[in-house]
Amino acid sequence: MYPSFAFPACLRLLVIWLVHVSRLSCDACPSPGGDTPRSGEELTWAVHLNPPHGPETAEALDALADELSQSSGLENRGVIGELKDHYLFAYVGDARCHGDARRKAHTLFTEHGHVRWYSEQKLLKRSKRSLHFNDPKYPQQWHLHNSDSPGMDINVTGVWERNVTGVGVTVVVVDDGVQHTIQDIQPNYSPEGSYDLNSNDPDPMPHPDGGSDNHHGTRCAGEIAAVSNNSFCAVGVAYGSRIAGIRVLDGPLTDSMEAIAFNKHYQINDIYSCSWGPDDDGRTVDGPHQLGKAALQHGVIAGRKGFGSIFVVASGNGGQYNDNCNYDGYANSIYTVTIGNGTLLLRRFNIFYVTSDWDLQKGTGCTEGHTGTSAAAPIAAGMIALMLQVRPCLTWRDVQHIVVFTAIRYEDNFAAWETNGAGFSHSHQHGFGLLNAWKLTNAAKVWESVPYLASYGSPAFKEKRSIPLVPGRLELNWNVTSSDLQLSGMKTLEHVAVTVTITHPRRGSLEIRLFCPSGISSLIGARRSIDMDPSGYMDWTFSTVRCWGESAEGVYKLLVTDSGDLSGGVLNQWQLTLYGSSWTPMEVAERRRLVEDAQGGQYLNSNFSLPCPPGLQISEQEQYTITSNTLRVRCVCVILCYTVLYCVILCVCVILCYTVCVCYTVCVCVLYCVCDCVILCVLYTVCVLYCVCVILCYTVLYCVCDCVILCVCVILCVCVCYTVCVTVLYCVCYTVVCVILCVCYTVCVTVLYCVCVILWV
Ligand SMILES: *[C@@H]1O[C@H](CO)[C@@H](O)[C@H](O)[C@H]1NC(C)=O
Ligand SMILES: *[C@@H]1O[C@H](CO)[C@@H](O)[C@H](O)[C@H]1NC(C)=O
Ligand SMILES: *[C@@H]1O[C@H](CO)[C@@H](O)[C@H](O)[C@H]1NC(C)=O
Ligand SMILES: *[C@@H]1O[C@H](CO)[C@@H](O)[C@H](O)[C@H]1NC(C)=O
Ligand SMILES: *[C@@H]1O[C@H](CO)[C@@H](O)[C@H](O)[C@H]1NC(C)=O
Ligand SMILES: *[C@@H]1O[C@H](CO)[C@@H](O)[C@H](O)[C@H]1NC(C)=O
Ligand SMILES: [Ca+2]
Ligand SMILES: [Ca+2]
Repeated sequence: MYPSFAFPACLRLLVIWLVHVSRLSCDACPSPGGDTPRSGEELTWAVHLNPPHGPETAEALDALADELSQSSGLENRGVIGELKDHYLFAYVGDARCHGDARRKAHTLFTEHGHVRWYSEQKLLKRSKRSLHFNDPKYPQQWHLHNSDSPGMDINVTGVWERNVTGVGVTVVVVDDGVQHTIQDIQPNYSPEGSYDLNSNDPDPMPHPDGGSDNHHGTRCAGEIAAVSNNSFCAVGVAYGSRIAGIRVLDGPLTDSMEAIAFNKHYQINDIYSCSWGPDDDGRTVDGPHQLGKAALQHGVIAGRKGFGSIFVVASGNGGQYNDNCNYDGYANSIYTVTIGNGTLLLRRFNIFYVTSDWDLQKGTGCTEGHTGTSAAAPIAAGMIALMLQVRPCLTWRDVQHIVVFTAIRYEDNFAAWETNGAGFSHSHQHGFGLLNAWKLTNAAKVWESVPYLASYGSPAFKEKRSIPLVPGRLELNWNVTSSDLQLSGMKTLEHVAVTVTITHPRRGSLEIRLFCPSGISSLIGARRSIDMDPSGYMDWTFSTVRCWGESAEGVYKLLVTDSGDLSGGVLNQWQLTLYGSSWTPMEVAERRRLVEDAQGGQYLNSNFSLPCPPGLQISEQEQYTITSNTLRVRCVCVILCYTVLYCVILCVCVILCYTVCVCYTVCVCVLYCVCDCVILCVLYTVCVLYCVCVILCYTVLYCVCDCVILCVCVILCVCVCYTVCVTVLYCVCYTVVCVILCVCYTVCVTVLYCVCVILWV
């Protein structure tokens, strides 16, 4: 059997209210019908006094006013401004009896000899009207104004009336995206503070997705900063603030993506609203890993000009599994403000919040079905935005302190409240209690920064002590002495943390308690019946805020019990870490008084303001962390770079090569040409020479030949000629000879004949 309420001890606050209607009866003084004033209104009269005989001195008037006050039973509120003979009288009593009081006062003032004139003061209709919003769902936003059960809302309307609406403050919703185009968000949307880590672009617009509907971030954004009086949907808690979105939950989430989200635009974004965390299924023990932790720490040191980013996280909805926000490292971190909704209450009253919604898939831009602690964290973020408008230089620790100092203890059947040594009430169920915007802003107005964060770490005790089964228990002590604290100057506590390494075959059966020196105990590790994990706790840090404001000096006790049936648990190591400041317990008490005194609203009403240091100029540095996305981007970058480089190199190479080639070619060409030329020349010359020679030779030869031929020809010719000549000559000669011979013959013959004939004859 486990105790029914094994709940966390972290800085958890409630933002929930009962909606139960309890009408007051009015039997003492029956109301004179019709004119029943609403609670909160006060009956006051301005009275012009006619001083008694003698000098008209202030003393005489005061005495007269006091006398009137006594005889009428009304409270004398003193002179009205500079009107020295006008006094304000108020009826302080049951609102149900106003009718009666009004009649009595009327009779008294009319009959009194020294009252020259009187008038009942009406509430300024002007300021009343200013809060009549025309947003259709505003009447259903019970968490903003709850006239049925006053005290169960965040009491924000009075803050708005004083023009505190979050102006100048930016809240960022770290979630699955923010649809910034819908009417109720668009005018307040801050693109400068936004980013999309899932797609790595500056626009956190949610992606419509059949399986998991990505409307969560948009709804949270609406709760914080939905535009007021625009005739659409609802009104945000800090409707004057700017709202940004970081889309990170729509896809695989890595440690480094978380780290980037926690520091994204941290000089623009003041408050990070994270309505998510590890599975609160009653068995998970997880939290921010190395980078996430470092980012939270870096955020509170360097964010918001060095005043520190405010991280608001939901404590998870795991209450029904006996879960404990100490198993959630976000809720457990000293850098966060953790908001819970109080499982039991919400389950009983089935409360839904009205807020903006996306309209990407069937949505209308407005919903009435937003529930859970994820609905509570953004409301708290909105309230912190109101505080930061009032006093922009509050540090992250100032915000935590103010929350602790002003949370209202809330009684129900389930909460076991304990008051610690500094007078703060805390319950494991409801943390410090309900947040109240009025109290927060009034306290913020007069809040001067707490001293520096001081811390003390004990040595790491290597115990190796076995954890006995119940009724046995393992008890470990450490005495923190004043000399231990001297170095840091710590006097009072804020967070107290214990880091343990425990091996156990079934860690859900362990219960771990821490006792502060004052004796108050914190259940830092509750039994979780369904946590069967056999690996125990490896360097897990549990923390508590139950010792807030107490003196840091004294003996701390760690108590481990094992109520399971598997023995064998061993506590290997433990270490105590204290966080606090140099405030003395007296100074804490003094500050509590100051905050209490400011609750009348007198500082919020006036122009009063404490000086604020300007803060540091810190530039937003880009973080060199790797996520699957950045990896992807980086890959693309690398590929691109390589491509470009490659191209460039290629180009250069090509150009070089080309140049070289050209040069080479040119050279070669030139050389070749030259060579060619030379060769050509030589060749030519040779050729020419050769030719010439040849020609010459030939010519000569030819000539010679020719000559020879000629000669031969000539000779031949001559021969022929000769022959011809000879022939001709011969012929001629022959002919001539012949002729001559013939003739001679003939002549001789003839002569002979003739001679013969003559002789004969
Ligand atoms: C809201 O708008 C109406 C006009 O539509 C105006 O009369 C009213 O004063 C406005 N309320 C506030 C709070 O500004
Ligand atoms: C709520 O706010 C009003 C001012 O609007 C203030 O007078 C009242 O005291 C506040 N109530 C609580 C419980 O803080
Ligand atoms: C609030 O602001 C409005 C407009 O700026 C101004 O008229 C009004 O007087 C302010 N009210 C207070 C209480 O400061
Ligand atoms: C918060 O409210 C939701 C919705 O009613 C409920 O289911 C859940 O158990 C609650 N969680 C816590 C831790 O209060
Ligand atoms: C703790 O240490 C202080 C200083 O040494 C000593 O005075 C005190 O008695 C110790 N307390 C216990 C319980 O040992
Ligand atoms: C507030 O400041 C304004 C201008 O700075 C001034 O006019 C006004 O009188 C001041 N009001 C009060 C109550 O001091
Ligand atoms: Ca995008
Ligand atoms: Ca609206």
